[in-house]
Amino acid sequence: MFDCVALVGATGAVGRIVLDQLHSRHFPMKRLRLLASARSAGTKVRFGDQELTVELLEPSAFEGVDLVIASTPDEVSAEFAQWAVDAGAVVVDESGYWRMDPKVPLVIPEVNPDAVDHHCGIISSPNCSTTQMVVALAPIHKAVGVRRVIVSTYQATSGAGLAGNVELESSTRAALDGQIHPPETFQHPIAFNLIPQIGSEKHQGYTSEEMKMVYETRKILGDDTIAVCPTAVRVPVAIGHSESILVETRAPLSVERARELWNAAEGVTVVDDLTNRIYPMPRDCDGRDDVFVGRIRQDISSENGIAFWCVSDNLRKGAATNAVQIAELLARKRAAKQLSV
Ligand code: 11C
Repeated sequence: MFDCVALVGATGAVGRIVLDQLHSRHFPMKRLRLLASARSAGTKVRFGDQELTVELLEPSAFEGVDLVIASTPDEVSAEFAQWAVDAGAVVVDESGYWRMDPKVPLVIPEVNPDAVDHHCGIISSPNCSTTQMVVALAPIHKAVGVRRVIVSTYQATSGAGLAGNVELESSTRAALDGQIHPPETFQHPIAFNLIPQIGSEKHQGYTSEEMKMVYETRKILGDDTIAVCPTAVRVPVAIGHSESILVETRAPLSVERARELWNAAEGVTVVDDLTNRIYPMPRDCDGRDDVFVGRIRQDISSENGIAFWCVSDNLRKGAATNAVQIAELLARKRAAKQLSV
């Protein structure tokens, strides 16, 4: 049980879901406080039958807080996380800022739960497109070893926050009226379009979003030899990232065995019956916490390859759910420690 939990970024697209999950999953805490920038401070937010007022995010705000869950832009996290740690809190951070810091564990509870044992006050939750891919890859990696991954993403506009979905709507309305809505959040109009750029140019023609998939996958699976070739694409879908993945394994893996591994894996649901037109699609995964896998087939172009399609709600398992699951893991470890004293 935590005495006081602070949620930073409660009014954002992910923060709202964290709030909902803390309530619906009966998170073990005595008190919840909401913190945000001056723009949102003072806003009233419902939490179950309580009405909470968003307080200003400032160094003194963390006094008495023992756990922080944060969904903020990188630059905000870079500043406030240390304030929270200095006040004695543990921070579960969803931003990209701390993820590759060697002192910061990058955690997916179904995949590397023990990594939370070695933190210096900050625990990171991975990027949404990495999380769903790694949840699907982890049982395969454990069974036969992953050598190489070729992945193309089809990422929802909500990956860019509430502004992304506002732009999807205004861009679509404008396009239906024969107009072009000038893009602000995305690089180009998103309506009836695909944009093969998420993030900025980062490394040898790969974007920052793509390189997150490379580095974070290796860190979470604890294997720097895994080769990842990603292409990240923004699509006009509001919620739910989809990924076409080809995984090359170290030892042979049949489709049947892959299906067995995924059926047994925590957090994975297999939806795979092409004959009956059954496969995961974003609209069916919206609001669900699992990672959905389908279109499972042998790679017909090389040895030891499995191709599949993977969909997950980017705001849930890709962000809010994973962060809340990390917090639940910390709560269980804390309870076990208290019992053993
Ligand atoms: C997107 N994956 O869909 C990005 C958003 O590192 O947490 C998540 C950015 C991050 O635009």
